[in-house]
Amino acid sequence: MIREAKPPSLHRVLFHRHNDNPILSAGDWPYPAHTVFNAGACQRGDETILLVRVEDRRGHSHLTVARSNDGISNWQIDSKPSFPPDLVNHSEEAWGVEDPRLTWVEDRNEWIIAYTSYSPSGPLVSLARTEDFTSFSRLGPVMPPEDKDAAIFPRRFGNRYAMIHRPVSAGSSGAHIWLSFSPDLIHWGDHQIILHARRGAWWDANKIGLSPPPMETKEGWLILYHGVRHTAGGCLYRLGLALLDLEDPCRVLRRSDEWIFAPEMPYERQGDVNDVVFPCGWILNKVTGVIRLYYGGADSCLALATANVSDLLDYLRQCPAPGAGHA
Ligand code: BMA
Repeated sequence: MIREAKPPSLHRVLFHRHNDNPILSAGDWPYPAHTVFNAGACQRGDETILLVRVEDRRGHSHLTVARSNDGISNWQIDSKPSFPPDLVNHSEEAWGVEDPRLTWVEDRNEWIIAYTSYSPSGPLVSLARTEDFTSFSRLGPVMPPEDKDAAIFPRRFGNRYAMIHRPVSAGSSGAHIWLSFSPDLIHWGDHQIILHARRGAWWDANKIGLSPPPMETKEGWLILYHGVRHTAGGCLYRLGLALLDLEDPCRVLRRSDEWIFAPEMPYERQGDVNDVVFPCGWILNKVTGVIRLYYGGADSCLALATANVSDLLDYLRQCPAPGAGHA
């Protein structure tokens, strides 16, 4: 039986759910859709843009643009898939495209979309670009399977772009978060693990992945990541925080020991996949310091929560620098 939302507890609440959640569901869609969830997000002038993962009744996903002036309501949703899988030129998209993360890359003057192509050989990382969310062009697959949960940093380090991603290999002891570099967004190397999945009883044991793209703050790159806890009752997807050095993103400055957001509400606890909160996008208002986090609830709907960036940084300042004793 699914429990109702828990009463408030004594832990510090950093992200506050919007009262109108879920803000988007399949019933809002202008064409037949099974579920809508895991959207990338960005602000373009006065418009909030979501690039929403839409699953059809075959189980395949595509991406569709939804626009709103307040980022909460009155969504204008494209009348057909905005970014369907390209079955002619990109066989790696045969089983759909999923979980986009959007990054405005200043020196290219365009958004780079990192998304999961679901190929018959497994999920892999692909990149595409757009200037307006009306037309898109593909850069193509950049990591072989199995790999997902990728996002590009908004600026280069030295002369190289950087990308976070989460490869998994058969027989490996865990799925960790990696960082790779590229001169041109096509050829990637200098691969390294930056965050290890912990082990044993930890909430983020065995499998972790980046959630929305890294966010630049004065204290470092703010990272929100998901941890997947396997239980007898199924998987629990919860979120934790980390902070990376601004100039050297391989250096992890802080990492939360505890999760900071977890499935609690009925729309997060019950759906196609129970007990999942899965954000792919967040937007910082630089004037107010408020972050809007857009996340999938139980692989079925889209929800919104807000936090203050300074509260997240205060919290992280009290978190341990990663090292001995936390594996
Ligand atoms: C992950 C991704 C997400 C999904 C989550 C929970 O592996 O595939 O798209 O929301 O699992 O099912």
